[in-house]
Amino acid sequence: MRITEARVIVCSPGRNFVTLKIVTDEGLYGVGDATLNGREMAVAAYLQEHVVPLLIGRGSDRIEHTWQYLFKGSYWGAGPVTMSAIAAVDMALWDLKGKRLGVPVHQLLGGRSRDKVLVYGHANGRDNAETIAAAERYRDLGYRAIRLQAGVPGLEHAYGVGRGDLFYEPAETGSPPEHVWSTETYLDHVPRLFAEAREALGWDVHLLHDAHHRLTPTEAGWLGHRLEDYRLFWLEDPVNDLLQDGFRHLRRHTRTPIAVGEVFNSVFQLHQLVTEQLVDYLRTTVLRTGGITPLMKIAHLAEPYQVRLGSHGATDLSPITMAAALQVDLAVHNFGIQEYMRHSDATAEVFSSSYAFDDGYLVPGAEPGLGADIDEAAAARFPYERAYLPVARSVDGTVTSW
Ligand code: KDG
Ligand code: MG
Repeated sequence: MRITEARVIVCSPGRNFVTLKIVTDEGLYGVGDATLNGREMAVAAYLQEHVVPLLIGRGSDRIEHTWQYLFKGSYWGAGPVTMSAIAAVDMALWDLKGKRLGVPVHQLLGGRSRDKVLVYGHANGRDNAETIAAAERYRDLGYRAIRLQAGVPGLEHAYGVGRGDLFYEPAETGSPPEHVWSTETYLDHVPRLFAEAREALGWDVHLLHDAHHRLTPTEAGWLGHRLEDYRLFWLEDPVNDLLQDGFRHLRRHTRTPIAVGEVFNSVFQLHQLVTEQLVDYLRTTVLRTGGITPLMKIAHLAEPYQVRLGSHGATDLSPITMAAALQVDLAVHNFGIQEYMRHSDATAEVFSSSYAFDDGYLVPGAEPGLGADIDEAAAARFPYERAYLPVARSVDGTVTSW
């Protein structure tokens, strides 16, 4: 099959998404997600200007070769814009190959290692009581693993506390919102949240927490140690992802499992964390790291070190990424858990998907390819709106990690 057309579709059904649709001379098409939250148009332009011209006339079958051509051919290595663009191509080519052969993509990755994919949902609230009440609702829906994020007394905003009940969407149109952050106040508060949560929810549910890159290694070690009593499934992004030495320090100070990697763009940002067994779960996604092709290699690298996948699955990754992630989650042996935030009804008007939630697990449909699609006419009803992630400042005004 030859690629005859590649369309970049930017839409905003509740939030912005960038989608690539690759069409072939046999009439089949494949879809890929290229969304980079808050910087969407950079990837759209990268695809339109620099990648689409290279795709027209190429055979669609040589996925590895095309991946290397786009990655090595760009010379500049891995960055979020480049890798999100390459990921969209890679997803679309796997989608096409599956459709052409009449099988879901996990069959091409070695077949199922499991029948269903354990997911975690997001419970959040303005205070501990609201968060725990939200967690109870998730448990009633069948979730077996729940991330807890709560408002911190004295801080107007806290990471992970959303505007709605089952949805969390941090990006806002207009100028970036600014949030004030105090590490001391947060560190005092989080152990109390988990003490109260275990008291109310018991021990039959996995609990997770995201510190969102904000702590120093010493602060993170202290928090991880304090949380050991509440047996977390993981503590996510306790320190800045890009500082590998921080994890070595952290590992010496806590037995709480560590998850990292939603901002990683390549294996080079994580191989040391894996081979030194400094982390337990990799949050690296199909989308951010350049597609299914490199994520499979990362999974295989991690397997002998007993590091498992726990892919990022926030709502800024479209249902196409979620469908692609599920294909990998089903196939690799060292899968741990998949983040699952429900998309809004507006998003579901534009994107269809065949995966379904059942009793704490996501079960992918059996259709050929990835199992997700975009309705371009519906997408046209939701034009792009510039939006930004929040910016955080310490109490004295210093810009800090959000
Ligand atoms: O766009 C940023 C979000 O994807 C990120 O803040 C979500 O940390 C996140 C998570 O764990 O889902
Ligand atoms: Mg996170």
